[in-house]
Amino acid sequence: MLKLHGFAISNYYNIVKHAMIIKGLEFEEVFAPPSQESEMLAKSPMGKIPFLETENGILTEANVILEYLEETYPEVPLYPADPFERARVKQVIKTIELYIETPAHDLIGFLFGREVAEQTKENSTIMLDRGIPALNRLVSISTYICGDTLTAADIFAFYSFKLANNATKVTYGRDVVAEVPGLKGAMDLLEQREDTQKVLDENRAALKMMQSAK
Ligand SMILES: N[C@@H](CCC(=O)N[C@@H](CS)C(=O)NCC(=O)O)C(=O)O
Repeated sequence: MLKLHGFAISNYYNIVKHAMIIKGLEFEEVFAPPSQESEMLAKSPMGKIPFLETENGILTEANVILEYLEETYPEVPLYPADPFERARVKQVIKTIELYIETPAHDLIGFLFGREVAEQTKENSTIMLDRGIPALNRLVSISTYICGDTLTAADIFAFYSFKLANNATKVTYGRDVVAEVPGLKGAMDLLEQREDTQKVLDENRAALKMMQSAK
């Protein structure tokens, strides 16, 4: 059986977990915090979560895992069938990951009670100021992020922007979701789903557990 390693406070973990739930896959969740221990690095080369254990071996990187799942279990599709449209969904995901989630992720030290350096705040602003307009050049959201059906881009955007908005609101009082026309509606639509509520409930429970362990 597929085994998803990591834990539910991670936005990347929740992206993969949510996609697996929507696809109706059977999988086991294995608790694994990020670590630089050799045992972890042997499974996840950067010591990051999530990683997916399959019958053929282990895969890391959320977008790679999503694509593997799509190719292996296409019955409930999360990418368009057309190769160009499929590549566009991947392009949107990559743009969100590199130019929005990553700079916002650098700001989340506050979650762990750490100060964020001024230089980090400046660097993140510079990248977000390029990343958000880049995303707006790529998408024109009416219902879903890419076209008129739910795709992996909706799942990726949902967890990435939840984290990004949390980080940018606390750091700069900036609402990055509002900077992408139609995004709030697409996120609200996803949030109403039962499977989303399950992932979010488990996310809140994991956060609570982590905070009470401090
Ligand atoms: N590019 C990776 C990012 C994964 C990632 O950053 N995971 C975080 C948790 S949300 C992590 O493991 N951080 C620990 C670290 O950076 O060492 C992916 O797509 O899976």
